[in-house]
Amino acid sequence: MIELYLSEHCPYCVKVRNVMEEMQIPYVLRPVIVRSETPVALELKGRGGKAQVPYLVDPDRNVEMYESDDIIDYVRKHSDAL
Ligand SMILES: N[C@@H](CCC(=O)N[C@@H](CS)C(=O)NCC(=O)O)C(=O)O
Repeated sequence: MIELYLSEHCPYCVKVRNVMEEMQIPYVLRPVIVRSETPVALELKGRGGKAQVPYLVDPDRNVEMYESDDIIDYVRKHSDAL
C-alpha cells in the first residue's frame, strides 16, 4: 500500500489528498510537522534527503518521490493497481 508523508496545512498536500480521496485509493498516512525533529520528520529526511512534503512511497514498486504534480501523475497512472 502507498504511504504518503503529508502535513495538515500544506496546500500541495491537500491537492494530493483530494486526488486520493476522489479516486478512493487507500494509503498509509505519515503525518509530518515540517522543520521539526519529530521521528516522522527525521524519517522523511533520511529517506528522500529533504524535509519537504508531500512525499510518496510505493513499497510494492520501490518508488519514492517528492512533488505533488508528479505524485498525482503517478497515482493516476497506477490507480488500477494501487
Ligand atoms: N513543488 C513542491 C512544493 C512542496 C512544498 O513547498 N512543500 C512545503 C510545505 S507546503 C514544504 O515542505 N516546505 C519545506 C519547508 O518549509 O522547509 C510540490 O508541489 O510538492
